[in-house]
Amino acid sequence: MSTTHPHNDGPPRTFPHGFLWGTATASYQIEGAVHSEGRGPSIWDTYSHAPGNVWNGDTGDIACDHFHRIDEDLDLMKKLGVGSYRFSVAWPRIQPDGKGPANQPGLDFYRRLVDGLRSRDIEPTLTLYHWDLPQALEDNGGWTVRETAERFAEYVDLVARALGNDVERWITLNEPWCSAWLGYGSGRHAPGVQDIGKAAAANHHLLLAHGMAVPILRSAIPDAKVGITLNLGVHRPGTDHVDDIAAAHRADGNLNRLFLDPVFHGSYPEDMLTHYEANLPGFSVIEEGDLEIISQPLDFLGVNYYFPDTIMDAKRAPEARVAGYGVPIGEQFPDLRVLSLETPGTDTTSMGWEVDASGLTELLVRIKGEYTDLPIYITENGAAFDDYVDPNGHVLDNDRISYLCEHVSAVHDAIDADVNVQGYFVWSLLDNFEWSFGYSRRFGIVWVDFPTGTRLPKASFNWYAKLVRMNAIEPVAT
Ligand code: IFM
Repeated sequence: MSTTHPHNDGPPRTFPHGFLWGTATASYQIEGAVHSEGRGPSIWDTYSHAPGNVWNGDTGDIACDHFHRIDEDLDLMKKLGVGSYRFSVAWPRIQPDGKGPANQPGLDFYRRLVDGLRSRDIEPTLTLYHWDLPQALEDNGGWTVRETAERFAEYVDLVARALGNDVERWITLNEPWCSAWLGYGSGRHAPGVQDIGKAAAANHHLLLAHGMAVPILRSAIPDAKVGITLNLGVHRPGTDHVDDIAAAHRADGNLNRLFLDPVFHGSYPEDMLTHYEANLPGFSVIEEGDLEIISQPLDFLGVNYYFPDTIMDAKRAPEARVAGYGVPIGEQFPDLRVLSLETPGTDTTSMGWEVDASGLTELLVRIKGEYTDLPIYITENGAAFDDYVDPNGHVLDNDRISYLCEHVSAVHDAIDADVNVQGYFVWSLLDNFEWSFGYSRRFGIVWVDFPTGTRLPKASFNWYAKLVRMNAIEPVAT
């Protein structure tokens, strides 16, 4: 991948005054200490310990050992100079079996984190659910049952009352698409269920959980800034064939519209309801009044963006090969008949994800046009590459610098187009447990030596620190 950048010849691009720079992590990916201080098991403990689910049999048992290295990590953030840190609370630390009173040592851990941030002038941005559902709730049906949404609301109340005004921003859910469709559809995430009807039911109950949490946060913390984080994308038809255009629309329906429509328009997209009608329980779990609960006013939208998708109708795969449109890279959900294509000649990250920052600008402009003018925070963006510590003891991750530079620049383009983007969080502060890829994919701007836990800031850390200090993108050296 090249280190050139479209703006590398021009002047620095300055961001609006007060633009929020941050970095992000999630509980199961970094904390470790899975048996400490009364934490109960989560679906990810169970899933990662079952043979064959995660690369190399990796688990989050130790991860980055952040639970014990919290001060060191806070100091790293201070050095980075960020205005905010986005972290998630592990539900099973607060309610080990998903219900009942709070486990005080669990709350104490997050109190320490929040105080540590505030004493370093870093605003806490807290995600209430980043995929570590208490196993006891999964045993009762998990997100496929309505009761889990009700349990979530109780858990949110406990956290809100404990941390209250000291948390600047509250994010109800991280990427509910992954929880629903990877967790219960493809089975590539915990709990590893493969049932499209259950995935659709989970989709609805996750959104319901979000909607139930909002008034609870507002009543516990009257000034709370509340939002939801969605993983959104752009789906470009691989050709102008009518079937490919329709396939791209279905992919968009599944990833984007199934979430944006109910949250901002108070309705599910008709084409998707029809598509999933045949799968039980599917969206038949919707009850009267649910969409009003789901669609209540928010204070911001969190957007996670990584890559765009080039889409073909799966039945045209052989043709795609012959015509050289691209290499089909898998069909996640056979019911959707959607195929992602790897466009020949495009740079990819070590996840196999295409690098194309224009998708981020396109997405942000679309959100403003079709959904909302609320403040948007890019709550995750970043890239995994095959980093290594060189003989001089440095990690020179120029590919990541280039990726970040292009994407931050794409955010600037969106601001120029009048989109209300107010902040950007790099994923991730630390190399960490990348779900079913285990520790084989490194997204951090800080290298973590997993056997010892030693941290080593990469070149991208210094690049990002400078960006934050200047509040401007400087040309990237070629
Ligand atoms: O590591 C994940 C994170 O947990 C959620 N968003 C995408 C990241 C990279 O895959």
